Amino acid sequence: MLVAANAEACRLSAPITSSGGRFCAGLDRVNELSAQLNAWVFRRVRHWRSQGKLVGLVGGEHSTPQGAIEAFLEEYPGMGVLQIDAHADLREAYEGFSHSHASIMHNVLETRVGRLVQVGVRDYCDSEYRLATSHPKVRTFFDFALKERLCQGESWHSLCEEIVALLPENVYVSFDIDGLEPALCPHTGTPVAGGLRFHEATYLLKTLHRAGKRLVGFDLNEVAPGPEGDQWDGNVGARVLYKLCGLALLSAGARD
Ligand SMILES: [Mn+2]
Repeated sequence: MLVAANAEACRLSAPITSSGGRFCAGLDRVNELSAQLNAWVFRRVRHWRSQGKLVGLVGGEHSTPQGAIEAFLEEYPGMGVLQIDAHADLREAYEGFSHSHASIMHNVLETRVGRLVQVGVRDYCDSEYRLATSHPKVRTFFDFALKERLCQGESWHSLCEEIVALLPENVYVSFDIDGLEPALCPHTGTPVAGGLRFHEATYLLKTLHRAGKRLVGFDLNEVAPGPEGDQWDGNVGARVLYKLCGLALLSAGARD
């Protein structure tokens, strides 16, 4: 079902993306197929959660976790989302696509999410900036602002404490690999200069745990393989995934 839907959506969306969204025949169908995928992911996550399993979603692009976040919100109403990302992903729609990777957090804000905390954001449009700086549920730690404060002598430790203090007890982590420095994910679809170092990202996750917050679910997305023989993107992605799994286990009651 998914393979056929993907093929159809790719065929229909190619002329739309290549025209920058001006050519929009087939758009409604692509949006319908995207909604079907979200519903499928939602059902799968609910299924595994009902069996007591820890669930992490591995993308794929950043639109893929929409259904997973909605499933966790059913279980943990008011849950917070910690998004590590170079992009705000707050567009209402991108090139007409209502479920694109550029709109995922806009769509998450339409749910009953308790709080959205963004870290590392350094690429956004006017409307995204307005939403990020005015929406009562959103707090965005722009990459340039974090780096400026580090340059002025603040510690990453204190910044991480400030970030996690804004989150409720139950937290879902949406980890877009492009939140890291491009040197750590050179083949991801939309790399942006700047970003978190590996140990900064893992220290942030550790701080979440130390502050007594629970990582209830997570996704890792936008990890893209390099050319044949180049394993670097996958290598870094696997290490991030390992850390996320470890933190989810700790949150579920495993010992340090
Ligand atoms: Mn993203």
